[in-house]
Formats: sequence, C-alpha cells, structure tokens
Amino acid sequence: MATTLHTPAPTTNKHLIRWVEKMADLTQPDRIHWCDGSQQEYDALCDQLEANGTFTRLNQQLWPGCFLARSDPRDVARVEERTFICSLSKDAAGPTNNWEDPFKMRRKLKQLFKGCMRGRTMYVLPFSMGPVGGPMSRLGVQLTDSAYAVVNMRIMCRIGEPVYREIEKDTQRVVPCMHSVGMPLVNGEKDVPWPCNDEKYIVHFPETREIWSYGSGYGGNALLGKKCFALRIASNIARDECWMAEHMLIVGLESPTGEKTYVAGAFPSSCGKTNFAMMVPPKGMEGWKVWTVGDDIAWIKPDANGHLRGINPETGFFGVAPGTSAKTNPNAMATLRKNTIFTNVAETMDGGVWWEGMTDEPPAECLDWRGERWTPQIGRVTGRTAAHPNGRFTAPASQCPVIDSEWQNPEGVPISAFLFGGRRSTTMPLIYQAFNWSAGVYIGATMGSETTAAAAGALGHVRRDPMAMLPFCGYHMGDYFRHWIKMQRSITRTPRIFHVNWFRKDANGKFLWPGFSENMRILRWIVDRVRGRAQGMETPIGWIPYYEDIDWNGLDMPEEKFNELQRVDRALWRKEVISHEELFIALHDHLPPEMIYERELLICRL
Ligand code: TSX
Ligand code: MN
Repeated sequence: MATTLHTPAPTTNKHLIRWVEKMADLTQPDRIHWCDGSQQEYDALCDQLEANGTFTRLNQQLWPGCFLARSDPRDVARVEERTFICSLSKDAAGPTNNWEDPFKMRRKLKQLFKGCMRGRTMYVLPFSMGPVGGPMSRLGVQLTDSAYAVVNMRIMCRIGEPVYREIEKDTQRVVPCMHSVGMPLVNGEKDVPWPCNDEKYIVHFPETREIWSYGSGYGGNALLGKKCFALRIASNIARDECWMAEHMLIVGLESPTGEKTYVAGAFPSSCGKTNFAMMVPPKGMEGWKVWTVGDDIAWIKPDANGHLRGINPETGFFGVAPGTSAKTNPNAMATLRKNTIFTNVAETMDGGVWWEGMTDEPPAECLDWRGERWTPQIGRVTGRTAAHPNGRFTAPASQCPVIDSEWQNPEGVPISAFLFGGRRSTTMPLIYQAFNWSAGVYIGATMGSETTAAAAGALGHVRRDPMAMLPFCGYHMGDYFRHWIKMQRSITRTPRIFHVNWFRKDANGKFLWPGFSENMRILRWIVDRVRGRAQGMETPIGWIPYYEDIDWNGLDMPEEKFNELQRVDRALWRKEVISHEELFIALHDHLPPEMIYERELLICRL
C-alpha cells in the first residue's frame, strides 16, 4: 500500500477499508479511487474514457450527454461457458451450471488477479440494488479497473455516497465483487481503447456470496450488480430467505377507470422483453396505459399480509439496440435520446448512432461497430451488419416516458400475475392460463423458445429455458423449481400464472398475431381474469379466453383466425410433453414431485 496513491476513504467502515487494502495488495493498482457517484465524477470519467479512445462523444446537439463505445471484437457478450458457480458441492450447482471446486477456483483467481491492475486505477464502487435503505434492497461493492464499468453501473444502479452511509449501518452483509479486465499496464505501456483478456472467468461463490470476474469489460460480465449479483447470487439469498430473484420485467396495467394491475413476466432472449415492458396500447383501446417498473430483473417477496410485492433492483435499461425503433418501441427510443452510453452500434456521419431496424432505410454511409467504413453495399457484399447484433444502450430508467409512478417504491408494487412466454411457431396458443400454482410452475419450468440465429443451433429447435433463468440461476435448477412450489405456502393471495406466445405461425410461415401494441388485448383479458371478471374455457392445458371476451375494438381479427391462434393440437401437445422429459431427466434427483405429477396429469388430459 505504501507506494499506492489514492483518494482518502470516504467511509469509516473497517471491514470495507481492510478488504480494499487486501485487494489492492493482491492486484497492485497505481491508484485507488473511492467513487462518490457524483455527476462531476461521472463527467470526469467520461472525459477520461474519451481521451483513452474508449468513448466517442456523440453529436451533442442530436445526442446530448451520449457516448459510443466500441469493444474489442473478442469481448462482445456474456460468456456462459466461462461462467462458474463454485458451491462446496457440485450437486448444489446442478447440471445446468458450470461448477468448479471453490478451493481450486480461489487458487486460480488469486493467480489471475495477482498484479492484474498494475498501471491502472482501482475504483471502489459501492452500490445498492433497490432503493438505498429499502427493506428489499441489497448492497454490494465492486472493485474494478474499468472506468467503463463504473459509468455504466452509475446508470444501472444506485451507487456512491449514500451507499457508504448505508454500509456503515452494518445492518446487512455486503456482497464483495472483484472485477478486472485482466490487462495490466507494465513499464508505462500505452493503454488500448478496450482492454480485456482472452482468458475469461465469471465466478460466483454462492455460500460466501462473492463474485469474481476476470478478463471482460462487457455488459453482464462487468456490471456485476446485474446478472451476477441481482440474479445468480440473489437467487441463492432469496432461496435462503424465502423470496424470489427473477429474470422478469414488471409492468403496471392501468384501466380507463384508473385501476392498476401489476404483472411480472419472464421471457427468454429475443422475445422482445424490453418492447413488452414499454408497450403502447393499440388504437381502439384508448384509456388503457402500460407503465414500466422494470424490463429485466424483479425481486419479489411476500409482504406482512402474504401478498407478493416486487421491485426492480435496477435504475437503467441495458437493452439490445438492433430492432429497437420508433415503431417497435417508441418509449425506448425516447428514453435513449440523452445521457445514454451506446456500445457496439454504428456511428453515423453526423455523429449520431444507427443500428439495424432503427429506421427502414440504412444510412448511405456510416462507421460500423468496429469503426470501419460501412455502406449498405458493403453490408450486402461482406454480410456484415453495421451494429453488432448484441449492441447495447445503457439508458436511465428515469428518462422513460412511461416509467411507473411507483417504480422506486422501496416496498415494491403488488404482483397479481406471472407471465411466461417464448418464441414458438407451433403448438403454443397465443394465451392460456394455468389451472393453479403448481400447474403454473410446471409451465414456467418447461417453457422454451425457438432458436432464431443459425449460429445458436438448428433453426426452429426448441431450447428449454426454465423461467428464462437457465443462465442466471445460481444453484440447482431442480431446487429452484422446489423453491417456486414452496413459495405458495407463504402467500395468502396466489398470483395467477399465464403463458403467452406472440410468435405462432400459420402453415405458410406467416405470423398469425400482429403482436406489439396489439398484445394489450391479451393483457386486458389477463387483468380481467385476475380481477375475476372474465370467463375462461377449459382445455387440457389450461384456461383460454372465449373470442367474445377479448377486446377486439380497432383490430380486425376473424373468429376463425383467433381459433387457429388458440388451437390446442393434442397430437402436437403429446409430443411437446414427451420433450419435457429431457430436461426433467437431467434434473431428476432434485426435481420436486409436483413436476412429475403435473406432467402425468397433463398427459392424462391430452
Ligand atoms: O417485441 C416483440 N413483440 C412484443 C412487443 C410488445 N417482437 C419483436 C421480437 C424481436 C425482439 C415481436 N415480433 C412481436 C411482439 O409481440 N411479435 C413479433 C412477430 C411479428 C413481426 C412482424 C409483424 C408481426 C408479427 N408484422 C406485421 O404483422 C406487419
Ligand atoms: Mn436479461
């Protein structure tokens, strides 16, 4: 420590100071910067990122407060095969997680982190997931050598000064989060715009509630409050404390009379979760409103009355840019117009941003996400897109025009229903409702989505993604289902569970459902079911709406087409249920009996 320059610690917390010293000893940074979370600090870090070439300041007339970052092409997404759950027993992590012996992993990490911050600044970044001091909120401190991670974290969660004060109260355990891009600068070596390492490790110790991330500066690998903490570590805490850490959006659905119903929804990737979270009701449903509480993560807990309440532990949206437009998601477009960090999208010649799907016509010329000249012609010839398919915007939730009035309520909002969904071209009706809680848990446990990109496996193949938690559950998936089943015992008002599929196709491969705004019609039926106002028709898989019970005002939807959308094909469903077995076999020794019983009942009904 003697040779280390650093700002004075803005905290009296001995544990924190000692841990920071110990980690500085290990990683050997040139400087330690204790983040206060202020605007001045943010601006200074953005200036520094610009000077280093990590950030390009965008045209401030068109994009005030906005920056573009281009990552190293080898560091563009989460690295699932490099993500580890290091529980004491391999069995506790389950077959859907990578496991490594925690003692072995600690030795490996110690070796990787030794001197890894040489020549760099170590930022001490205290953060709160959920409103600071809220009863459902949890604290972490990320040590990182990435200023990019710091400025993104400032948008994505609550950081800085108030969090030190909360840590000092010593009322809860703080999750230590170590992060390094894994590229020390030795002998005054010049930095690169996007430092990273080919060797990547995203490591979770669920028992000691620790996170260690090495080698990547991108998204979920580097913003440790998000997937690592709020999902993988929090799912462990939630299991132990009887609440739920879910990969879910939360929306408030307001009726023309001002009645508000909150629902939480889990969808696998490329189902349009962010679009759904900010939906604009369609023509013909005037007076209905959709309010956004969150688009990615929900922490849900029974209150003193046994009613589920949920918070969005984040304060920003880290959304996929390609496909986002004024048509698909006008509220996201309004959100990201200022104070937004773009990563791996294209830069237009007037210092703006562009991505595939943003406008009908691509710009005549731009710089692609790698910074190379791109024209539609070059795109056609090389097959390269201007933006990376996983290009992102990091935008403050407070800027969303439809952010819910209660989105920062530390007690959360009341959750009346859970929605599960997937991208399915056949079999799955547009909407059905589970008979009860355990049948609903079965639906969530067996949900799946069809692969869209050829790279991700065979096109049209259904990939199971239970509750959209496959990459994010920090323990055995079978135990996770058991936890879901068990949750009902601490709830007095059981939420209704629904399954939706916006992506069913006809025999000619055409989408049967217009989707987007029109989904509101389905949500209205869900609200009416929750409130005990709408009929349901019993089918072998659950309750479905009668044609007459859907609000069709402003949409031409012939009854025959609706019936096609809703058709429960028993032959296809028998195949579907058979295919559920594959996942269940992998999890069999931890599977709660309810999953087996629900499957048997479903088979009998079919
Ligand atoms: O986000 C989508 N949603 C949810 C919106 C609230 N997408 C985009 C998915 C990619 C991320 C959708 N795509 C949805 C949807 O409901 N539905 C579809 C499929 C679809 C695409 C185009 C059309 C219709 C359906 N076009 C016309 O009907 C003209
Ligand atoms: Mn997500």
